[in-house]
This record gives sequence, C-alpha cells and structure tokens, in this order.
Amino acid sequence: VDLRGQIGPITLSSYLFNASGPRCTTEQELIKLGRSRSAAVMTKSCTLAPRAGNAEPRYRALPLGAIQSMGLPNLGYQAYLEMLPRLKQVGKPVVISISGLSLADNTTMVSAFMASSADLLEINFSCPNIEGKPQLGYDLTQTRQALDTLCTLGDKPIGLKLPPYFDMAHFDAMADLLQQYPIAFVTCVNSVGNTLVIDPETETAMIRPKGGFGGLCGDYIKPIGLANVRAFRQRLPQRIDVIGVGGIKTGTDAFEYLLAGASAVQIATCYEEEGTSCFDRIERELGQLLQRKGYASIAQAKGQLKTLD
Ligand code: RRO
Repeated sequence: VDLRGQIGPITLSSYLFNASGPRCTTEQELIKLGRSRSAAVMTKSCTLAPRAGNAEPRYRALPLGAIQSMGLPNLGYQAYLEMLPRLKQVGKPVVISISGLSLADNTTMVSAFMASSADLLEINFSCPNIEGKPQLGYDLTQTRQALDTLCTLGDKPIGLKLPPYFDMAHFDAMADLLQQYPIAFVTCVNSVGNTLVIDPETETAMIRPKGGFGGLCGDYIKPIGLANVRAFRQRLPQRIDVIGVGGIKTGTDAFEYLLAGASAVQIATCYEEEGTSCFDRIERELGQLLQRKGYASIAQAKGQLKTLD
C-alpha cells in the first residue's frame, strides 16, 4: 500500500509525522525524530527570544488525553536557524513552526527562515496559552493583516496552524479568507483552548497557569479535528492541502482523518506519551487497514467519506 502523504509541493515518505509541541524543542529531540519513522521533522513553535514557558505543573495526562498550558517554551528562533543544517542531514523534510507574539516578530522569523534550508513553514495562528494574547485565528481582521504581510516574504511554502472552529459560519468565513492567499496548507486543529479539568478529590485545577485553563488534547478532541479537516477540505481549493491533527493514536484514527480529506496527519499527545515508536506502529496499522479494505494508496481513500443523505 502506498502510504505517501503530501504537503503542498512536498511528497512525504509516509502519512504521519509529529505535531508541533511534544518532544520537538531541543536538537537532541529533533535528531531523534529525524531517525524515527516520522515522515518529517516538525519543530516546537519558536519565538524571537528563548522562553522557559509557563509555571508547572503545566501538562497533565488524563484518561482520554491531556490538558496543558506549556506557554511556548522554546530555544528562540536563532537556535533553530543554527541547527537546521544538522537537522537537514537526516534526509527528510524539516518543518519550522513559528509563533511570534506580534506580527513584527512573525515577519522577522518568517523572513529569516525563508532564507534558510527549511522545507516548509507552519505559522501558528492558534496558541491558546499566552496570557493577554488571544488566538489570532479567531480574529478575521488580524488574520487578514498577518497574511497580507507574511505572504510577501518569500517563495518557500507556508501553512497555517489553525484553532478549532465550531460554527459553519466560521468555517465559511475563514476558508473564504484563506483562499485569497498563496498558502500551501492548513493544519487542523490546535488544542481546544481554555478548557478546565478539575480534580474533585483535591478540589483543585489540574494545571497551574491561567487559573487552570488550558488546551485540551488527545481522544477528547478527535471529533473536533475530524470536523475541521472535513469542513476545510470541502471549502478550500485543491491547491491547499489540509493536514489533520487531534486524537490520532491508531491506524484507524489516521484512516478517519484520511476519509475526512487529510493529505497527511500529525501526532501530538500519543507521541508525547509513547515516544517515536508511535510512528512505526500507526503507520503499520494504517497500512494493514487500507490493505484489508482494498485500497492501494492514500489517494484512493482521501476525502471519500460517505454521508447518510
Ligand atoms: O506552548 C503552548 O502552550 C502551546 C502552543 Br504554542 C500551541 O500552539 N498550542 C498548545 O496547545 N500549546
């Protein structure tokens, strides 16, 4: 079975790679990803300056996923620029995630990586965990302003990491805006922002930052991710790939994203919990499932979801 995925002009050796976030901050972690079955190396979102992130505890595993408010801990964009030649030596696409705290910061970083050996840029419009910084993707005017600038900075393919949307009018409005720009892909979805998980025994919030509000991840959000992939696939032109993320931990989960129209998928919480073996395992499970169903390739099943009317 041909399991190759696609992101814009780049063909991936398989359908799965790591999401920005877990275990992709240090050079050691990124080299390890490079040597794994992950089809690409995705970096933790970077900012202009290095950041330690929010106070701990800031990540808690839950029965069906996790809640976290990491607060953008990263080495600063110059460290990723500097290690890029060594990351590239592993011989697979390197995707740089960029999450500036302002449009000026994003402009500086996108310009710098446009002149680097990075293969793709994923600009994060959806971090929910920085106090005083609303998720850009929930503000159409600011999203337009950002794209007006960021799309003029170079020819390298760029994509956007989007927050989850929950209303058809919001899918319509964002898709209508995005198709006016030369972007190569969108990644759906970031964590479901500003959720609250309570430990009833101790009567306490599970994480410290922001009074316990944090991004919900894992199994809890798979139906939200699937809906966002499907809704954007139905609305965007074919030149824009939709990358799926949210609650993928088995080959069957990846297959559901494939039916919804994902060109590739990213693994976050499962990779955090299981490590790099998740890429081999899920790839094998997906291959076996496609074979059993008689599909010879990703392309044959992509977007083929059936509905009941
Ligand atoms: O670092 C984080 O707290 C974080 C980021 Br930048 C993001 O985009 N999504 C998320 O769930 N956490």
